Amino acid sequence: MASAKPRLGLGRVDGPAIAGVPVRSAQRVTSGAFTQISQTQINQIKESFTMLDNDRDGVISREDLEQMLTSLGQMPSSQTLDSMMSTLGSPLQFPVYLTAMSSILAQFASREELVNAFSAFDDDDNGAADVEELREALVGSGLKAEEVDACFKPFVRYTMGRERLLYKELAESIII
Ligand SMILES: [Ca+2]
Repeated sequence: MASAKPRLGLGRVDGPAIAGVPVRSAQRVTSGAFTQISQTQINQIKESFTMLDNDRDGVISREDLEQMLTSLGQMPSSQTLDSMMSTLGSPLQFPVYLTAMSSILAQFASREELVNAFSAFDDDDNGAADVEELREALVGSGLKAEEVDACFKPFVRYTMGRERLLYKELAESIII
């Protein structure tokens, strides 16, 4: 079992649930997934974007990311920030962020579900999951890699040369 890859079981009508947590059934993941989430969730996504957009100019920039990481107790190097911004492709605007967050949120009924599903990718149980494996699982369930990265980026840190997602921080920021 140790070599078995964790699976999210997303987008499957009768797919396996992670750790006994039911996954919403019969939901299709599309780029228009925001139509499947509630107005409350959209408002929360807007709030989290505003929180990340430190200088309130409507775009999450390199400086905003730096502020965010610093507030999480990290000291991002210039190189780390460059790398994050280059993965992101460009400064992040709200529509892209909303689409990405919605696509992920549409698959989970609660913060607990999201945290439980993501924790399957957290080998050492320290609140940081492997980004590469999560990205692969989410892309496998129908999301675009760019959407996943846009959603994750503010919550990614680099450990031993690998990207790790602070998924609890992500969940805290977006779901009641
Ligand atoms: Ca900004």
